[in-house]
Amino acid sequence: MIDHLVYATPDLATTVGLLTDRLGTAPTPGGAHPGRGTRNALVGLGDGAYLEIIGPDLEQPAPLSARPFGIDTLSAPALAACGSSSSNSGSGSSSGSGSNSSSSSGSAQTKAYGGSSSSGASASGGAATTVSESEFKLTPKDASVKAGKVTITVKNTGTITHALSLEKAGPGGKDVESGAIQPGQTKTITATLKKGKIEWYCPIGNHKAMGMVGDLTVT
Ligand SMILES: [Cu+2]
Repeated sequence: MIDHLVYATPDLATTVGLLTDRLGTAPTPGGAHPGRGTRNALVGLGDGAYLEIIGPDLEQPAPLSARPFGIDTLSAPALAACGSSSSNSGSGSSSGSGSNSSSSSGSAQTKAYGGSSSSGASASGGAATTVSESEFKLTPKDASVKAGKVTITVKNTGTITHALSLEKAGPGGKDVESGAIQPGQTKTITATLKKGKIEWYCPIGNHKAMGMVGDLTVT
């Protein structure tokens, strides 16, 4: 299933402005692609699908090789490619669509990146799990670990910055946060978790609303 359309443009700012006018909502700034000379912005299309607008990043030096999607030779924006990053679908679609719109916005979440992620604590003896983040989903969406000290390895396999937060799982009921994770990077967060169900999600932009949320069950 197609979950990703690429709209390549020779002028990202102009195209983003144009789409903002047409859609009545501004695309979410994505990030720069260092070394490739490009930058992107994203428009959610619902159900985890999205449009990626990609164009030259004028703040980078010109890349050594040509920019992807023929951006260097475009004279006008063009639909460049379709991506389908999920091979095994089916898990998220049944439950996700209906319930995502719930408005659990009242919780006081701290958004300070890099706050409580611990560094040197060795993972000896504790439970561990791994989750991958990409646009706009967690893989796996749900997981379970044993209560106690838990180490979570978070991989950003996407093309924009993500992060992972465990809702209210930290001291004083604060979120435990990974801090920003760049594309291709992996970060580890540790937390001492009690039995129960914890929501884990990407705290950046509207990524959570676009599908980057799931349940971590602590047993
Ligand atoms: Cu994200």
